[in-house]
Amino acid sequence: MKKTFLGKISKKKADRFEVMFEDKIFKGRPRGRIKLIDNLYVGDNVEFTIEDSFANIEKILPRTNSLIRPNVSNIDKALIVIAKEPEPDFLLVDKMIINCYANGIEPIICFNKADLIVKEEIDRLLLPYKKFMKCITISATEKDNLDELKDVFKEGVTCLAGQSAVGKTTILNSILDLDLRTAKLSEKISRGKHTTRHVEIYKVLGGMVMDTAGFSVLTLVDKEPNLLKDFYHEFLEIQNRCRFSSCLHINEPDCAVIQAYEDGKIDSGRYNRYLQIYKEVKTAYDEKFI
Ligand SMILES: Nc1nc2c(ncn2[C@@H]2O[C@H](COP(=O)(O)OP(=O)(O)OP(=O)(O)O)[C@@H](O)[C@H]2O)c(=O)[nH]1
Ligand SMILES: [Mg+2]
Ligand SMILES: [Zn+2]
Repeated sequence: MKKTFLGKISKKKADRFEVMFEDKIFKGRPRGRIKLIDNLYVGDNVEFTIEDSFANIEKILPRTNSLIRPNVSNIDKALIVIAKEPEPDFLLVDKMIINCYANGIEPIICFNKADLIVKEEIDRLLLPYKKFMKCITISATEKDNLDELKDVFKEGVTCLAGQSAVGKTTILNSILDLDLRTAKLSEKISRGKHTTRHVEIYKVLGGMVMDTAGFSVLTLVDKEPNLLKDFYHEFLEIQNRCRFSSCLHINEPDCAVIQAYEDGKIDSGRYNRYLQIYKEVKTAYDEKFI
């Protein structure tokens, strides 16, 4: 009987992957019952044996949570990175926040490239989010305000998420003094591809951080449309005043959330995107269960 070790999938790229065990990294090969590399997510805790200095995966331990696009698992926090350029896509941000809350992940917004924009403008954009979640403003290239971010990275597993070119890899480079590949927005556009093309975990200040490839669309799969409202934390304290306890805050009479929106107490952007996301998710849901 071979000795079994408990490790973590730390990198996956095409048909290769790596397993992290204490301070060592083993190249892996899938084997036995877990043949398909598709089944492995970065972040998976695995039992493995060692053969010819390769790690053979024997078993994937149950995941506390997982996300698709990127395929990652066992996440504690997601750092949703936005920046002055590319222009923030708040529909994408709101969907990511829903995905986080639905999977027991703490979402945190990181506004990067603060050197390119006046502070008042950042404050205005983040105002609706600051009410219910942590928001951190930094400049990765100027190494400005990185301490608050370091505090986030110190504990647990944090996944970097956000559009291509917002500076996810640059953040890691700044904090870890690494030299990972980054590229200008214009280069990314002209070359038509993302710079980071795989997911990898880095040990940072006692915690772990996953760098991922940026993406520009997110479909919320298999979400129950009627549950979406529960992932809007700014609705929570208001919605017990709605006439119906099942109120979706769309067109019901005596809805406290709609009233708060009309009074300017709930951000109109957030509310209108809620309506849009609800519609999108409901259409997909209805098609599936017809
Ligand atoms: N002015 C300024 N530019 C920055 C800052 N952070 C990153 N950049 C630049 O933004 C560009 C994109 O950075 P990347 O780190 O490659 O972005 P990414 O999010 O990892 O992109 P993908 O890997 O394609 O998902 C690079 O040219 C960086 O130098 C910042 O704080 N200020
Ligand atoms: Mg990158
Ligand atoms: Zn309501």
